[in-house]
Amino acid sequence: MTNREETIRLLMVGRTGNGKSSTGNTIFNSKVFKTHEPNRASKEAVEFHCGRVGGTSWGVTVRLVDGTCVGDAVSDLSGGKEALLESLRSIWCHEPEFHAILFVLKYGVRFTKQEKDAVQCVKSMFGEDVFRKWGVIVMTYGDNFETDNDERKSFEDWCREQSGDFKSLCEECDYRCVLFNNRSYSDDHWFYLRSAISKIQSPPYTKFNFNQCSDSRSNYFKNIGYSRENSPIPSESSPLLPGHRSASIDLTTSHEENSKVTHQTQRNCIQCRESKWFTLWIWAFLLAAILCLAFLAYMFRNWKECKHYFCH
Ligand SMILES: Nc1nc2c(ncn2[C@@H]2O[C@H](COP(=O)(O)OP(=O)(O)OP(=O)(O)O)[C@@H](O)[C@H]2O)c(=O)[nH]1
Ligand SMILES: [Mg+2]
Repeated sequence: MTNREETIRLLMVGRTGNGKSSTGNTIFNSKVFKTHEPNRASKEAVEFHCGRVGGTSWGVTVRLVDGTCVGDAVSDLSGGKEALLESLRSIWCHEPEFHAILFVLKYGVRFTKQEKDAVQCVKSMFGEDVFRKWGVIVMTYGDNFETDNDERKSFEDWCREQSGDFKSLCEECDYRCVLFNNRSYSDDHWFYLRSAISKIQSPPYTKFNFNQCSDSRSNYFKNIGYSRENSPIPSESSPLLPGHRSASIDLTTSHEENSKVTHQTQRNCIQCRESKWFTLWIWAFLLAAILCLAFLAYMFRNWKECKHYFCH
């Protein structure tokens, strides 16, 4: 699937504290995302990092979005439903598509109702087939797995021996499961992750796929007790973000509710735009400087020729 020039775009989701940011740091082999004490929720919005991974021979550029809130119980989020919707918008501010969606779980924690709810949340937000087509399970706390694993069985074998809801999830992902020990940075993690991603046959997950499941998002909020009346669902086509096409996502089907975009998302989108404009300006400046130099060189040569002509 990949060659030397390729860029891999990844989105991480999962319950807070499961180790998303730590996984990002392991992938990039450096501390690029802020991590938190276990059981302490992060206050960061969606974060993004881009870098080259895997050395020169088989390296690729990885663009990784660390999504918060997607997977957490909406009732646990300080901003409630708005916080979740804001995260979804921020995700699309960073990237136009994703080759894989990494669902981050924690080894050693039983697959309880909360984990099942997280799976349901991700499916409702991104579509029923999101795991089947783009899902990769990343299981953190691999250090604990190594301690428990007296029989030295492989992580895939361990996954295949599991039962119940976790087994169903693994089957949905076609056993694209990777173990991460975020206490030890090593290229092996990326090697296994990349091989899991290369098993994905579907074209990248795009905003088109996302827009297609706006009904499932609305239904999710209705089912968990958020009616449209008591909490209007804002949409990306709000006039507060004029012409910002990369964020033109459809969070619901209704246009009457397109009125509210929180400041955080606005700020994130503006930052994305500002950095793009900054790069554009730098290029424009360099081009202008080169043209000026060429013009001066041309003038200088002509002037020398004129001087030569008049002197004789
Ligand atoms: N022992 C061990 N600890 C880990 C591992 N991965 C993450 N942790 C710890 O788990 C805690 C939470 O990790 P984070 O990466 O901040 O979790 P997160 O999913 O980004 O959390 P939010 O940003 O709140 O959503 C931190 O204290 C990490 O050090 C791992 O593989 N092994
Ligand atoms: Mg985090």
